[in-house]
Amino acid sequence: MPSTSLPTIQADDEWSQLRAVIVGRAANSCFPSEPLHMIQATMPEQYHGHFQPNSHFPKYVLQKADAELDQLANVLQQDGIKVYRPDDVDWYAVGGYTAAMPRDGLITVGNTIIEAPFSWRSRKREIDLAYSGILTELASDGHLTIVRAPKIVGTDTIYDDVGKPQGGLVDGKYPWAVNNSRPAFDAADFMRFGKVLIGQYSNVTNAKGVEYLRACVPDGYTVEMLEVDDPHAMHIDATILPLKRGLLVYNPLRTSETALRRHSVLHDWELHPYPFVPKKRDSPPLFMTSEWLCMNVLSISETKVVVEEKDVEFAEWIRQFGIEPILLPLQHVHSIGGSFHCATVDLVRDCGGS
Ligand code: DAV
Repeated sequence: MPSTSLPTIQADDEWSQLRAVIVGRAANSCFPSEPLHMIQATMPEQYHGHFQPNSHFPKYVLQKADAELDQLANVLQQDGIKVYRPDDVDWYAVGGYTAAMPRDGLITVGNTIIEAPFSWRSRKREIDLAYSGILTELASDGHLTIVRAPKIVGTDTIYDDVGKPQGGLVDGKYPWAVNNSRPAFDAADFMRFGKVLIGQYSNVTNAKGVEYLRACVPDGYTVEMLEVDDPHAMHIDATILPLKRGLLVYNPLRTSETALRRHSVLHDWELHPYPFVPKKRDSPPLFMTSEWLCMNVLSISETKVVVEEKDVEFAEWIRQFGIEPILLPLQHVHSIGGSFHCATVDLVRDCGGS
């Protein structure tokens, strides 16, 4: 019976021993089609032309990406971690994007799984279509709360009047690509530090979205917003990386020790700027992200972290903190939007005494 074999859903941080996880699927992924101003705000310039309705990623990229995700799932399973996989979806048929980036759409906070109220129209049905099977199975755990995203009745207003002076300025310094007319966030704009979540405003996360998340987290949890200097901001998981309790790595081009120290949960942490600029790779193309994906790792525990096998510089650098990098291939998944952190959702971690 699933209810007896399942560990109870509970995850409060990014680093404690992982017990259960969702690993995404790449098959049939399509370039997301969004208004040009959103693509311009968030996607690398040389690939803007790909983000059209019904535009497929190259077949070889998707085939190899699925082989990489299957290998990741196998390695995690062999390590005793329970792995869930999304359903197959024909994203072309539904005008959607992918099931390879579950971190954007779901976040586990304590005993609650929260579905993101996506900004992107191409992602609104993503959780329903690809993850309903997993959520139904998990719901047999009587201790778990699942908060599904609110349904928009009528026309979505999130892109109305963006670009007009008052339109996009929702919070932070930049005229973001969405307005603040309804709650919107991507779950990957937040990281968990015990009872505190630290997030960022971005081109997909607005002020109402943050208020909505605050209302969804279980009692005793709070959401704080980090000052991030990045006009292209979309997802915080290549900007900060808590590797273990008390030790965080950050991207010094986007945030600073001063900004991080404002969060009392980090006041006694070691904060390390990543000292190298990651190298750009053209093949397979990074259609959707920056080269800072080297920081987008999945922690199995405070001493074991999954790192992309070509990111040797990063892998070697984290050894000084007593962390063993597990090197696995994921470059074709990078090509469609993210690395190990993006491609997974942790459901159960042994988070004692956060
Ligand atoms: O390019 O820094 C990486 C995370 C994508 N989900 C970037 C964003």
